[in-house]
Amino acid sequence: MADTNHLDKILQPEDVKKLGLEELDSLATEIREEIIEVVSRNGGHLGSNLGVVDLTLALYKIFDIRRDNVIWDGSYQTYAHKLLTGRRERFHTLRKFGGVCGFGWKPESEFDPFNFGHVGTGLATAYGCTVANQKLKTDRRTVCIIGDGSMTSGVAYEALNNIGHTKLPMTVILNDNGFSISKTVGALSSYFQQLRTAPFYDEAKKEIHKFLQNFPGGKSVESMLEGMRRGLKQSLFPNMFTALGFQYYGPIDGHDIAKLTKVLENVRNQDKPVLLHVVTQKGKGHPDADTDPYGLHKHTGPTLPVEAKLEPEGKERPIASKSYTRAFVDALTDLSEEDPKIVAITAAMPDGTGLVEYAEKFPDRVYDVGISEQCAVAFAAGLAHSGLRPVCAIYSSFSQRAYDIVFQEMCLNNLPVTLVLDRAGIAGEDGPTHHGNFDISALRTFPNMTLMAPKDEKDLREMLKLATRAEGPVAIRLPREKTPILTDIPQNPVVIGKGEILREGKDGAILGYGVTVARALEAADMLAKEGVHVTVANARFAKPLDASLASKLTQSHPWVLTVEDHASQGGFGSAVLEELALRNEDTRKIHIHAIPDRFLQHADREELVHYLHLDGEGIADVCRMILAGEPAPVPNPEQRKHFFYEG
Ligand SMILES: Cc1ncc(C[n+]2csc(CCOP(=O)(O)OP(=O)(O)O)c2C)c(N)n1
Repeated sequence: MADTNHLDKILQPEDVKKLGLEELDSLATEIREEIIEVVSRNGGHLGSNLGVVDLTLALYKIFDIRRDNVIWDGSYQTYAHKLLTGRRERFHTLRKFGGVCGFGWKPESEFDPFNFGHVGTGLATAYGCTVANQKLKTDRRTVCIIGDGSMTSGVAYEALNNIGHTKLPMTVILNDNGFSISKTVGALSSYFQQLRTAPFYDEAKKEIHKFLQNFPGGKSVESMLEGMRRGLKQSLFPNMFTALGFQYYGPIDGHDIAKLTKVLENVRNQDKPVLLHVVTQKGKGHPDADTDPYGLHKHTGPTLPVEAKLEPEGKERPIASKSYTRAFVDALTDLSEEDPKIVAITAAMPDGTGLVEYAEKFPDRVYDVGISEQCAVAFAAGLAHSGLRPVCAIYSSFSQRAYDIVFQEMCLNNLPVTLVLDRAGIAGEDGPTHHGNFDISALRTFPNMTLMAPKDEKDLREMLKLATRAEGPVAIRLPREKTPILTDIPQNPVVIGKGEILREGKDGAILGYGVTVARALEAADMLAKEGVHVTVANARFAKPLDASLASKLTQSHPWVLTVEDHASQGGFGSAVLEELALRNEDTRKIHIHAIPDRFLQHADREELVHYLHLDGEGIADVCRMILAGEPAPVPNPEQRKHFFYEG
């Protein structure tokens, strides 16, 4: 433990300025201890946050955090910032329902300028702030901190291109730890490695001094060089950044607060774009930092047995088995044994999408393209065009970045690319930027697209097989959940565009899509105990929708409840309504049960599912309200503010 308590005295960010360099070093230790303590309980981005503590302190020592635009592209690494900006008392609630958000979050603090969670866009946004500051003639400075992994995003280069061209004053800090979540990939990463491993400036200076001493006139050359560097750690050699119009300084030790503050002080008043190449260690201060930076990226918190989470006491729940992600990788592995043309693609998420395991078996059949979702999908289209069967595993919310590529390369060209959308639906503690609530509405607008969602592992296996043999584009959505083991239901094979009826009742019908089907079955069990018998159907496809099944349910039941783990606007229920309206069916019988048209806050997935009445109990409640002719249940106003971001 640190034997000081500087952190207690930081009541506002300006208090950092009052501390001397030694005190800042102690404060850094205290902040690290606090982060490790809270993250080990609540989970979170551990390694990245530990890596930027010293940089954060140096920044806040030099910049006016209240006035200047200090923009963290990777806002998941702002825990130190949160501790310094009035959120220390609540920091223990990190990532908990109603607690401190794990990302930059505007409603939480005046010091969080943006709601960011998808990386790579910070530079362009900061550029916008710089241009506005110039137009509005303010003296605000703009700094944007971006990681080397995030620098693999195309949008970051679009921004550099513009910033370098306009020559406006702005500081870009490249926070280079050599890691994205896993090791940063690609040619750029090797390039950063070369820049990074150049000796730190002070050592270089000593070498040059030694060298020039032996030459006549060496002294004046040395002082000329010194003048050129204007007392800063400017690179002696041109590089990619200088070619783009930036003044490049680096590499700089990102844990040396004294050096960092000195450089930042000089840079703050520069009148041109500056790129500061800061080298940090992921997980700095943690005992595993040297051995396992990859494992430190994200800590999951104390591990609860998943069964305990899925089967709360007293409730009958399907027995949990493996996660959908695991089931996907198992199925992909089996299919790949049979079909050598299958290859897998990830955009810097090999672990989250399960492709790490796949790569162990098929190292030559996995492509990690970095944090470049657009590239991932366009690349997949090229592979498909040239005869391979690409499966692009991507988080639902990150796939939004590839929207236009899905439209053009995949759908307009009708290429057999399979998108496997992991974390589709409520993502949990990562919150609003990571919930995958919009993929059905986004993707079902495109001709040629087939959209599927499995109710269990069996569906998933069959769907993936159909997808990898399909003639055109397919997207399969997977929830962040365990696959249920469903007993006593028919085992109908998956057929494109066909749903299935799993149990029959006359009092109403529930038409589920994907993960909600098991929950609808639970609701039906609960209602049956009360003498209410409902039909449960598994839609399997949002596109092409099984309109005959939807018609049949509507004609033979007093009401039909569609249930989906997706936003209500334009989702699965909307698709059912549209189809039935086109068939002149009685659409008044349709009730859509989905995530309301709001941004959803962060909390444990099960907690959110419960509060949104999307668990078995909640679905049964909605059915009871329909039967009683009452409006569907809504969260109370106090809960509402914790559930929804109202802007
Ligand atoms: C568009 C997008 N794709 C993927 C992610 C998932 N993601 C979060 S952090 C991260 C790695 C970022 O690496 P880097 O910028 O080097 O920062 P570090 O955490 O290493 O400091 C990734 C891939 C994301 N947040 N946004």
